[in-house]
Amino acid sequence: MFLEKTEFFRAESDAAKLPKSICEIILSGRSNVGKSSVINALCSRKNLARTSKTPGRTRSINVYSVSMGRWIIDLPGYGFAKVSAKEKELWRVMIEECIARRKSKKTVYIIIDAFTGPSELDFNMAEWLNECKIPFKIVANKCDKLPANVDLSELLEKISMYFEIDKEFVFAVSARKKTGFDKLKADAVKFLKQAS
Ligand SMILES: Nc1nc2c(ncn2[C@@H]2O[C@H](COP(=O)(O)OP(=O)(O)O)[C@@H](O)[C@H]2O)c(=O)[nH]1
Ligand SMILES: [Mg+2]
Repeated sequence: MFLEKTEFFRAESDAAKLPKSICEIILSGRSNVGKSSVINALCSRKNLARTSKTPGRTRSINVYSVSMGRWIIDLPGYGFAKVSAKEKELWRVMIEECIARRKSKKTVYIIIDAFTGPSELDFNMAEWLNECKIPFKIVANKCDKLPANVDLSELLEKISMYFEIDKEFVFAVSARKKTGFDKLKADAVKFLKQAS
């Protein structure tokens, strides 16, 4: 029992107002890719994070506390078409404030759609994280949508090549079917349990 004890901590639209944490896993990805569903599956909880069929719902940073100062952060999704230039700019500032300016130890999970594959926006995010020297891993969600003949190992290999990261930093999961979470949970627990 560790991730299972995760509780909702707060929703914040201004990352500068967030208190200090010890370490945090930040989930980022396109709107509707299943970030909230991944949080629920990761913590073996049904309704910890609110999921939605309509993209673009989450407009705030949702913080979940696994234990004191050890957080999982659900960022608003990117790539939602019906968003004004002003909103996009607000999103960028929010993300920068949350990821680049806060000093806590952090790692980012970029959630991508295993079926449609990574998008340009996912690559942009990865590139920016590289520039900021913030480590990231890739979580390919919705694997249940893949045809049965897809070789998962090959898919992971391809994704690791696209993002130029080691294969061990790529995870294939289905938040819907709750598959592939053993490895991801182990990774999250290892990161969050590190000494401060
Ligand atoms: N097929 C499939 N659908 C999923 C999976 N994970 C999430 N979804 C669906 O994708 C939609 C968006 O999920 P949500 O977690 O709210 O995405 P978010 O906007 O990234 O937080 C919902 O309709 C979910 O039921 C998955 O692993 N497989
Ligand atoms: Mg969400």
